Amino acid sequence: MSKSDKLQDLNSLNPADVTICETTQKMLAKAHRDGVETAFDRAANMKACPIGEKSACCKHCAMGPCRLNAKDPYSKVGVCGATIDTIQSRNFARMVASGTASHTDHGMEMLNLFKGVVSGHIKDYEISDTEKLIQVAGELGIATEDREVLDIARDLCAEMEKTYTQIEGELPFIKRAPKKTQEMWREAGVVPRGAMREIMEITTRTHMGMDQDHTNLIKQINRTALADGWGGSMVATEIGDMLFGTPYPVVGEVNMGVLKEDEVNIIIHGHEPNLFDSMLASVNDPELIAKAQASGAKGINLVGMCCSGLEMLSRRGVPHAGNFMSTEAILVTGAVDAMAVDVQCIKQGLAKVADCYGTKLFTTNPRAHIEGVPHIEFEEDYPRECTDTVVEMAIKRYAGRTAPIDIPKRKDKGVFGFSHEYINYMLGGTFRGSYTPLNDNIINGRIRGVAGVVGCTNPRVKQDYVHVELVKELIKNDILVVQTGCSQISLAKAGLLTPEAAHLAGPGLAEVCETVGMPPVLGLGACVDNSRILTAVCNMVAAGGLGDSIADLPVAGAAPEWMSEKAIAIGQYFVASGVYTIFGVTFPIVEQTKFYKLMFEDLEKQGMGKWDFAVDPHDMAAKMIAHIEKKRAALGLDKDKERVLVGMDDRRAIEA
Ligand code: NFS
Ligand code: SF4
Repeated sequence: MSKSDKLQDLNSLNPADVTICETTQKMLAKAHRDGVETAFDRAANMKACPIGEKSACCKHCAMGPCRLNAKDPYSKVGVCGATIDTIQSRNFARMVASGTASHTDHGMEMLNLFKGVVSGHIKDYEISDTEKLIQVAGELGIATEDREVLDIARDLCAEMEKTYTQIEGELPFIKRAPKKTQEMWREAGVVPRGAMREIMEITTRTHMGMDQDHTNLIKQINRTALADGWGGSMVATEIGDMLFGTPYPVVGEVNMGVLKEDEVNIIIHGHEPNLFDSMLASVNDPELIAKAQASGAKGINLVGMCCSGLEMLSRRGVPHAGNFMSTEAILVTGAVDAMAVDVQCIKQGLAKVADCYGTKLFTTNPRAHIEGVPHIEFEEDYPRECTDTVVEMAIKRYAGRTAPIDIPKRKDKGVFGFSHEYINYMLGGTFRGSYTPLNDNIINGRIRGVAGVVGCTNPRVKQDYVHVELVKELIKNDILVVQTGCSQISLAKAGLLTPEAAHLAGPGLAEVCETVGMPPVLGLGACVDNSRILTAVCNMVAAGGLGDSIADLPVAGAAPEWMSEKAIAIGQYFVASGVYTIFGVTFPIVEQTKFYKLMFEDLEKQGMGKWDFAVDPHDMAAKMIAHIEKKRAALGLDKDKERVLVGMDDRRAIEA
């Protein structure tokens, strides 16, 4: 294609059609003028394969690949005889395996770091929340009284390591779930042993000629997914809190306007908080600041993107420049002097865009190199070697900036860092920290229920639009929304993570928000922090009055713009834990099959949650609300629609 053809091709895509993010729109328009392509353009030019989209093909052996008919799914089988249900369930299982492996690997890295800190050979990090450490140790049955913190921590390391390496037995954090939920899992035979074992087993069971009954494979799908939510992800969150601090609400800035024209701009994009934490130390090093100033810059400006950015935003108030679908667009500003990436959700396309605008792009993790991109390995024993070098390279790039700088001015504010611990405190106060006030407000109907709206952005749908419309609709209907991952940046840019957004909520939720001074949408952190939602729902069950398993609660989950296999693993562990979970964009299952019926109907009959699917945010909201109302009715909460406070007698009755 000639350059002018290419420009014409790029210009045929209207930025306003593919994203509602104003700054991303501006940068896409500039990219088109500059002849630079992004994932938005590639998505427009790459039609999704209709058979693959529905997961109706298999390439698990060389007798295939086999393509079945997504429109008439039982008309054909694979060469080996595999039916549509076998093929779809195996494909789904492999997505769960990969997603679980990602969170598990991340959690294991965090455990290694924690072990290094506890043993004393890693010196650049320290335990910063001993209270949390003691509380988690106690929860896992480790003696804590009259013991040194490091002593407790050593036992805790050994206990948490079981999450990954245990061959037989139950994952340590399974204990955290409500009794009835645990019993349901045991009955279904899905309590995970160790995550490594589950991932190994799911991989072998999906090999050609292995598990060819979707009703049996689903057990391993659930077991593996649960090893993510109650294992890899939960450990990552808990260790993150112990090392870097449990989040409490902090006002933060988001959007591309956080870049500064007269400073050295560095972006950290990825998932592991250790790289980010060390980079924070580097950019605050007086020597490096002096170097930056000597090169003419006013200072060094560090900002985050995607999930580790969310962890640092929640814990330290570090500004956040945007979510997954803005990572290429932001380089078009020309203002990014360096971008360092670690693991997960790093588009290979970044390399080319960075090259066009002279941004220094670096990979840092041995698991995730990109061809042609310089690699500076990050080592926890000497973390500053990597991060200082990145800063030096960024300063060099600043001094030699040639690309014109065009930073969209927009910055939005939000409140971030609602850990489940803080929600406890916020609602109950220091003396009476508990989830009882939340439950009371759900019981009296001021709040109808709680929805988790989480996950990615995806160029197959208009960026941020589905997230924002869905959340607006939910809060308007008095449903409190909790968020993690890229979704929370979509809502922050729309201004919904502020207490002032309470006026967009229905009268009941607005009243609660105004009384407590909280936003109607609570940001809980990165995708691994979906485990905070699991812990929060456990606390809701424990506070009483809303049934005795997670499946009884009037709650629902959604990933309206999902794209990654991690999102599928997360969705599956919510379903297996008892939560109704709805996804947007597309769903990798052919309807009218037995596997579809199993996932979308039958799991619920076993006491779990179920999957659902809708593309339109209003349809999605209607389905979530209907589910929440169904759960309210089952709890007998639909009879009393009057908004009366639960009195002391009622509370005693609930507690009894
Ligand atoms: Ni979650 Fe974080 Fe974002 Fe999706 Fe990717 S960054 S782990 S997978 S795209 S929410
Ligand atoms: Fe085809 Fe069966 Fe081989 Fe899959 S495992 S590629 S369905 S022959």
